[in-house]
Amino acid sequence: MKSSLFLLLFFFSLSNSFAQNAEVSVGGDVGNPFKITKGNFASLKQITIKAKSKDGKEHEYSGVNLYDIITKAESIPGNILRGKSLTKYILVSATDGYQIVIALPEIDPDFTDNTIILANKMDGKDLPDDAGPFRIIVPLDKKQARSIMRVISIDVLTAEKP
Ligand SMILES: Nc1nc2c(c(=O)[nH]1)N[C@H]1C(S)=C(S)[C@@H](COP(=O)(O)O)O[C@H]1N2
Ligand SMILES: [Mo]
Repeated sequence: MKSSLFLLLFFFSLSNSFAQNAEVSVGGDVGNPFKITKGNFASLKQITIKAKSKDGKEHEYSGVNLYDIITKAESIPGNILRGKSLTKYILVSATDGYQIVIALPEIDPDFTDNTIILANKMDGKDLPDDAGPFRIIVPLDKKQARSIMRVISIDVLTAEKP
């Protein structure tokens, strides 16, 4: 009895520590690969946007502009999207193997006023465990399929003709 209680507590603290240590690797063809953790996420500029979930309800999502993340990773030489850089794209991957692609002009302020964020909060609260700790929000997509949950990596890659 005592040992099973101990085991229960052990697994509880283990799963809890996984949640605390959840991180997102930012990498690919970039000059400055880095890891986003719950700790250093807060030091990046936070913004709040409105977006609808699949059920049509509007929510407020807070987090960091994806453009700031790929800029910090030094993804675009001189931060001017042109020439060869226009073949770069962002591949986002999740714990369940789900993946989505975002093209760089979809987030570059020289090309668009749209904002895509890596969110950690919905309506002022941490995302629930089945969606967080980090989720991409693509507010202007009519379908929510690219609002990928449980993000583990963000890679900036270069598309090549086969
Ligand atoms: N990791 C992961 N994220 C995912 C999915 C998934 O299967 N795995 N499904 C997507 C799809 S198809 C939809 S419609 C939305 C649903 O999320 P919502 O109910 O919060 O709008 O999540 C998206 N994010
Ligand atoms: Mo969906």
